[in-house]
Amino acid sequence: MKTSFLPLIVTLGFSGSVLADGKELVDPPVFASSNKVLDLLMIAKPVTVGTLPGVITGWAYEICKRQYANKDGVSCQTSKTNTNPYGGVRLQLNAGDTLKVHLVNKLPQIPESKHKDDPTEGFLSQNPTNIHTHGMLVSPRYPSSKNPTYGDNVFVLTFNSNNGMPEMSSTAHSHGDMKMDAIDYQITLPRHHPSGLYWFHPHAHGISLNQLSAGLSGIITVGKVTDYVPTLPSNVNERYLILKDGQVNADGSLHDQEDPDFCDDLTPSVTTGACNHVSGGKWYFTINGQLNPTINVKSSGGELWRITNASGSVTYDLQLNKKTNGNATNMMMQLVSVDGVSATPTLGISQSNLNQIGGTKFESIECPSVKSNDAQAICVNKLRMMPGTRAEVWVVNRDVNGKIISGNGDQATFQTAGYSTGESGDTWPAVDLAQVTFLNTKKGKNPPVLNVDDRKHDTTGLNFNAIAQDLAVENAAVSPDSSCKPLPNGWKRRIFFGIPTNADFGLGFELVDEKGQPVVGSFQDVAAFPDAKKSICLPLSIGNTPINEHWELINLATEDHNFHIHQTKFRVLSTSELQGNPSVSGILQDSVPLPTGDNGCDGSVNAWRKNVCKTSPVDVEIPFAIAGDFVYHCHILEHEDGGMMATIHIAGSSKSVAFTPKN
Ligand SMILES: [Cu+2]
Repeated sequence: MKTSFLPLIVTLGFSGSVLADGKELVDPPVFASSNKVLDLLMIAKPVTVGTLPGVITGWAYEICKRQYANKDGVSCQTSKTNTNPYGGVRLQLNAGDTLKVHLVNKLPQIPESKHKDDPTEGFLSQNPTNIHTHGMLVSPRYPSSKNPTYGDNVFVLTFNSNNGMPEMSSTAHSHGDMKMDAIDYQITLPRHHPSGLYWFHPHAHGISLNQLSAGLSGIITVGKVTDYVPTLPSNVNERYLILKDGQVNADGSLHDQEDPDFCDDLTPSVTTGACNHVSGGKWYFTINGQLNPTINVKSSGGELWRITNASGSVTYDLQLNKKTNGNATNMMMQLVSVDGVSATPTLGISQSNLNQIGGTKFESIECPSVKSNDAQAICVNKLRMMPGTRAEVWVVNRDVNGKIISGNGDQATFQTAGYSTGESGDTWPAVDLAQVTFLNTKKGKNPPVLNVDDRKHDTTGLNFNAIAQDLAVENAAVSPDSSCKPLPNGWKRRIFFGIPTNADFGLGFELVDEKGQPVVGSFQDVAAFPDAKKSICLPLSIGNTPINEHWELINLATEDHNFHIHQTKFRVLSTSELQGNPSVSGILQDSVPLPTGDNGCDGSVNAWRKNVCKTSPVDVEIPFAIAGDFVYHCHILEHEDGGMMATIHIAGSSKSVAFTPKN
């Protein structure tokens, strides 16, 4: 959303050394589970961003395995912690593992928190935090008498006691539980959890943007890439890229409300990963915390890039721009997965259907060659990544036709082309992110496209029944609730993304019957979070088995939004399927762009009802297999913090329970 420039800053000290930029990109350090457990101490704290010029203090996680914690329990042995915390880490887990985290809050106060004056939000200045495992199919459970830890629960917050005690009568309670100094999490992955790429970040509503922009995030991988690319040649190297950006004021402090108009100097484009603010400030776009690194593709089969957009509000339009004889072209890349799980649409699907079920995250182009018995591969030369999304692409030296050619020092620039989110939205700049050199590619030795086996991961193969059964104990702990009703056959929920009268961002609701008519009495106008009356409540099916719902997502604003829901994955329904034709599947997502409405839209449901506001609805089918309390929201964090979030409660089923928990 366009706003006037507000100098809201994180006031922090400065210290530490400076590393030069332009170095070879380094993968984030890995913390891997062993014996089915990964037990971590994670301390959210101010850190020096040693990879950027100048002396900049961000916030990041100091992380070590719990066995390497110092005696105080709230710091790591120096030799066992991550050395570039701003760059992020990778947590490597397998299906069935348990992620244990002792999260410690050592963050400073933020007296000028943007939302501190919002109703019930005064406590945000104390900078409470928590963590969310984005995209993962895990329980959001609360502690029980047997287990005092939390699951992937975004309603608990931990406060740093050095920032003063929050009033215990405080309205912070309206968000959930309040803890002093630390939270213990135990997040168990179901045995049927899909392999893929996920991430973790704080989810403290009202200051999510502050905490992510300052650097608090990291990635999670489950299983191996060969779980869904079984024939991945051994000469294809895997590389991890965490995209972050940071706006640094002239005095070295971080600007904590990412401002798309921060830089004055954007022409012709930001060629070095940073641009300048007139006052002397800088806006850095980094990969793994590194500014404009070099990427040498040394392996003969190219590389599989596993990319996460960990920026707060930035949309990237990624491309690999190659200059040959003075002509610049965008190289073809094969898209292997979106949002963590593999992408293999039904064979023979039309290009327009494919782009629709991809949620307009990409516009596919023809792949160089696909064998008829393969599932359809997806090739792209641009990739639109809104905040919070992940994508995996096979990058190998190719000519303008997509044919693999031998590496001879060919060079390309990994860049975002810049992206505008609409009339009242933001214009994110074009930036060069990294310089790529191809070496040693073996032409003729590599298949033209990788064979992605989606059977374990698509909507028919990803077994939500098995996931519900794996989580039977957690699901059984959530009581039935006779006031939570499943949707009658043919009904759908309609969610409005709009502008409330008293806030910048909000959500509205109604039920729509099988004839397409709004259900009388079901309408709730657009309102900002928190508002308990706005929660959606539904039960799991009999025996705590999964239940599918159809949601129609309508963007009433003149800027894009980015729908995200926790604890599940959904598929986008194509126009063809909505007209009654057979379904096409193969792409599961946890977030989807909601394109802007036209100029007649003013954010109100009223304008839409009067038909002066024309919108582009996105229809999704969402399977719910996990009981508990969680949220859905816009993942442009300016919008989430501003109120575009709502709670959902999945109750236990009211009929007899088929699964008998063993303990
Ligand atoms: Cu939004």
